[in-house]
Amino acid sequence: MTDKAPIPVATFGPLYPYLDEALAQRFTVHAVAQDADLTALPPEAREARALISFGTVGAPAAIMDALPKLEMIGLCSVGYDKVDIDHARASGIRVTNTPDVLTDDVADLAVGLLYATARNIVANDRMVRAGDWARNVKPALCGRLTGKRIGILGLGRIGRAIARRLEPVAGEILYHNRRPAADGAYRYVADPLDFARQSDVIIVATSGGPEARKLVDAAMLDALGPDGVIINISRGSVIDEEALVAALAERRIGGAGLDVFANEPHVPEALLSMEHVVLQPHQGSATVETRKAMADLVLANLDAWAAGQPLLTPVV
Ligand code: 8YV
Repeated sequence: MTDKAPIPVATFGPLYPYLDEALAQRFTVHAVAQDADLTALPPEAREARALISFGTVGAPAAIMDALPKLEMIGLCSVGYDKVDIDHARASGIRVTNTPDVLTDDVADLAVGLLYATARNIVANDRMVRAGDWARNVKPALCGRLTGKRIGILGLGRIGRAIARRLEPVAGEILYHNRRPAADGAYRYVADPLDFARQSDVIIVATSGGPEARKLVDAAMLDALGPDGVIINISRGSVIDEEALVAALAERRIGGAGLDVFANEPHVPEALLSMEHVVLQPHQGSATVETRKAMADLVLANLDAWAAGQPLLTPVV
């Protein structure tokens, strides 16, 4: 495309080159830094009618207010917990996200983290590299995964993709949602503590946001127990992080595989030296194919909006 549509669009925080380039081909783009003074944006930026942002940056009310002509927010993530949805709705601003295209990759990472954590893969890798194996140090045995009760916290699109992957190895798959799923798939446990008690592994796959904040608390971790493993590919805010660090430090739970944290990119110092913890820098959707598919979905939503057509994946 050579002729630029005259529509001004703002980007918020760093995106990545493929999306930046595709946006620049279609629109007049003004980049707003994540730490910009939103009360003093240049006049060109204040012209923006659409805003593009990543899930980790989102769109607080302040940026919506700073862009008086804003009509739509194209979010390059499925999670929209960092977007002030009520404010968008009240301001008549449409919001789109990128569901489905990332489901398989996030599920793959959850399963990978589960194996890495339950089978001590990362700790054992470290001991081999350190030369300990060659010095005849014996790695500790771990518990087996096959036959274990896998508890999915949040049986949505991603939770189901994880469950499908683990069906061949799980003794049982159970789940906790606010309400049971209509199709009766897997065993529903209504009470979160019962759910944790009956699970050997909990995989947190619920969406973030205020309702799920600290859903996993100290009591739930204690109910999971000293042999239990917790995996989180959802949002750090869903687990009470202080309670998690304490439970791991005191070995009240067996291990954790974490892709997300309460205050990214900062990870609690105490976790860094724990051998029974596997840490990832928020990589659930981070494959070349999926990041491109997410960007393409953002662009398709923007094109639909610019053409006055129905949005493909609207949140608001
Ligand atoms: C992204 C995500 O890595 O889609 C989500 O909700 O958490 C991830 O896909 C992140 O939000 C950057 O957009």
